[in-house]
Amino acid sequence: MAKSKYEYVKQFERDDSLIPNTWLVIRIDGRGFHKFSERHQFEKPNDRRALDLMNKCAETVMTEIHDIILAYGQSDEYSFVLKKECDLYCRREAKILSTIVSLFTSNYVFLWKSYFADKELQYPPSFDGRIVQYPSDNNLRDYLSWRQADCHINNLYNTCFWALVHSGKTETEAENILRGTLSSDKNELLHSLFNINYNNIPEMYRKGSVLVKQEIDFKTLNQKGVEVIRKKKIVTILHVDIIQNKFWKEHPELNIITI
Ligand code: DGT
Ligand code: MG
Ligand code: MG
Ligand code: MG
Ligand code: MG
Repeated sequence: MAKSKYEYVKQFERDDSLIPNTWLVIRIDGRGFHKFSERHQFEKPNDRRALDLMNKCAETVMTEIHDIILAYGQSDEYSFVLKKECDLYCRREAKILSTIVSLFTSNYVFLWKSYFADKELQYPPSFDGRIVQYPSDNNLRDYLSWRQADCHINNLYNTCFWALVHSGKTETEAENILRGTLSSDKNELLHSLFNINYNNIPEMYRKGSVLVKQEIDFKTLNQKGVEVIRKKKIVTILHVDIIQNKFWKEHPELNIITI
């Protein structure tokens, strides 16, 4: 069939293929979630239902996009790791990024009611996203360690901050008390003033959420009606340390070096 005279416009499209053989990390982050969490009266510092909703959206994305081998989430963000040899959409950046961001966002809206039966969604939330390529396993591990360390630092600070505010301090007073304090000071403050042992705070808040795929056996009937065992991958959620070697040794299927 003859090409239409308009087809030349395709020449204006840019090639945005990501270079081969690199880990692809897609990080999405809630846009203006400071305001969003206020408008929806999220509990401070951690709203269990909001985090569960984020985790469910990530699980759906991970189930749908087979090349995602790992995801890590905390606060209003999620990072998805695609394997090095991934050839999804011929590694076209915009296709991969826009698909993941929109799938996550539509799920957030779609599933809202299942998590907040008593709260109307006040306005449509949105997420931004980026893709970063990491050439080495160590770069990838350092990326994930960075996000988990960020989770820990923020959560420790926010736990102290809101404990102080709930005990009657103003937000400015709480800020002043915490200015310049070390981790050990914050742990001590929680313990001495509020009898809180930071290590007893739920791991989901302290460590964030790690999603991996686990291969499981399941029984089914084959075409002849005979019971057979098949394998399928299901997404499992963990709240564990991913900075140390232990996690990576326990997950050889991720194929990431542990030295
Ligand atoms: P952005 O990402 O530049 O569009 O701006 P924000 O406002 O989303 O800022 P960001 O992503 O740095 O920080 C996340 C905000 O979301 C932060 O203000 C705290 C809020 N947030 C996230 N999870 C929770 C939660 O479980 N409870 C409460 N109260 N707030 C949360
Ligand atoms: Mg942001
Ligand atoms: Mg945000
Ligand atoms: Mg954020
Ligand atoms: Mg189309």
